[in-house]
Amino acid sequence: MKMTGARIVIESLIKENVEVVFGYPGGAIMNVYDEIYKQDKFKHILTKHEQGAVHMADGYARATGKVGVAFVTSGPGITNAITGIATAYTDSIPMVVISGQVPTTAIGTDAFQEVDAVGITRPITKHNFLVKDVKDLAFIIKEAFYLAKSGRPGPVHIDIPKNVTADMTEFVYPEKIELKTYKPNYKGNKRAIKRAVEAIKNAKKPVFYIGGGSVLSGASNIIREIVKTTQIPAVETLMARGVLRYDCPYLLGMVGMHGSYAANMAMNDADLIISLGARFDDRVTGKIDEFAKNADIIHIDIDPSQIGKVVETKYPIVGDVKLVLEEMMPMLLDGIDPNRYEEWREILKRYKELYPLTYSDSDEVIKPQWVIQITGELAPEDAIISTDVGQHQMWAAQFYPFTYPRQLLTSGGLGTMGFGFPAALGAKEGKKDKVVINFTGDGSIVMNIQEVLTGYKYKLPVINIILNNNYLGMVRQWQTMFYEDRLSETDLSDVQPDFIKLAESMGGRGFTAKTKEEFEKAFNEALNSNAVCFIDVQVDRREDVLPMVPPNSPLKNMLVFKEDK
Ligand SMILES: Cc1ncc(C[n+]2csc(CCOP(=O)(O)OP(=O)(O)O)c2C)c(N)n1
Repeated sequence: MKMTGARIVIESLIKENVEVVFGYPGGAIMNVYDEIYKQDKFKHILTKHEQGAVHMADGYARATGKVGVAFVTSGPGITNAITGIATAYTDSIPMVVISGQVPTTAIGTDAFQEVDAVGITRPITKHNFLVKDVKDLAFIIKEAFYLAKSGRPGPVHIDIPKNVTADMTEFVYPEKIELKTYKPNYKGNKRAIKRAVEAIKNAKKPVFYIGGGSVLSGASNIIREIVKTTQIPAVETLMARGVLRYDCPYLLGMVGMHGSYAANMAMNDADLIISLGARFDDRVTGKIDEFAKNADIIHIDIDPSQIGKVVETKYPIVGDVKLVLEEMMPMLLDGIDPNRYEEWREILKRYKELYPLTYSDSDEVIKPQWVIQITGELAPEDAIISTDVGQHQMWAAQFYPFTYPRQLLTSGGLGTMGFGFPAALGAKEGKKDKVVINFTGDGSIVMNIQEVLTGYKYKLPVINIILNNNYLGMVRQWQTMFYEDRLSETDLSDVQPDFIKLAESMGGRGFTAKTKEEFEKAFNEALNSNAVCFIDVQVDRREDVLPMVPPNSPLKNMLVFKEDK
């Protein structure tokens, strides 16, 4: 059947089983919005800002494992979307962003609301397309979804000029896709896997280094099984929190700048690091020349360009973490002796006992870590947790009892303030039956606060717990530690919004908590309210996130106590 490009966009999305699109209209994408009006197969959520739309699509994708979809218009529409796209890109989140563009005849003329959208998104997308002919549109959409979710996932951007959405052609949606130059390697090389298994069996101090790729590949169950049977200690990156349960006896906690002492010392002292979809980020390795000096590296990753990028890899395995581990499992079981690592486990246990993750609680002032812990106790075990960026993010990663993968939604790679709240709304849309909680800071929350209106309109109740220290806390901490306490532009105490009024003005609810009792009461009330909630918790202003590896220091040079600095 012949149809317009705009109609083809809609029909293609229906073919991809898209359930929801987050977006914001404008001139160049109006033909598509006109078709949205005429259909009822998928839902459109109108956000208040394009950045909000893309973070919502991202949160939806992280929570559900499906592809997130966002629509924006040309010019300022797509530039507003950029931070969201880059956020998804650095964390390998599957997403398709469709933007309108000025007509093909106007491209390059500085037309109204024209920007070189594909030029801007090229470095922050897995792939992007400018559609010049309506005949290519269906194929490009098919390809975009395939690229977004296959191999190492990521955002794909399609820019569609206005005349292309008006032009007509026969609609044929391709059944299958064959791309000559793109063939992700899912199954690891058998010989490489065998060699890696031998290395594990011969190691004395091995450690599993679990990264976000483990979440994306759905490898949590097999990782849990392998860790249990081999009894090899494991550390998780920020992106991998929840792959192992928080109470798994072999889990040493989070690794990296604010990781636990035991986790970082495990990486420092290991003779074999088994990387499962992790990318050796500088926040994890610390000073690279000093990183894991005595360790050989097994690096399992679906993206060959990751391997050997940061550290020399003795055992590279290109493949999907889950499939590679499934292949490894029987070989590992054949003759592995968990007692072999007994001494190693004992050393790490002592580190854990010597320097546990801790803080000094108080009854005078609320400690942010306490808020995270008590929330973990009061919330259902399967609550979805999102965060913004700053100290609260690190405390959430350290102290929340994560029990399953995809439970924590956080901007790990880009560190995007303003991510948490819209991501929580997107997650709620995808997982209506779950309680969704966003830990945020008084700096971060105001960056996309307008989306309370979206939560109100579409009945997406999420609870924002604002750990309010009246500072841009994480920057304040660095200023205190590394700039002799010169607090340049980080004190927010002179102007703070009234979060109760703000929430109420947009259809939400607000609470203030200055004591522990007030917090517990507010949280329970928020749990039972059907609105977007802000709980403004006045916390200790000068609490620092510890332990901390100073930037560009070796992992073993951790500051564990406040006096260490
Ligand atoms: C969009 C953006 N701008 C700036 C930063 C730099 N930054 C990192 S943490 C931080 C402070 C965050 O303050 P707040 O949200 O109040 O959280 P807290 O650290 O106090 O918990 C800033 C400004 C960032 N990560 N993202």
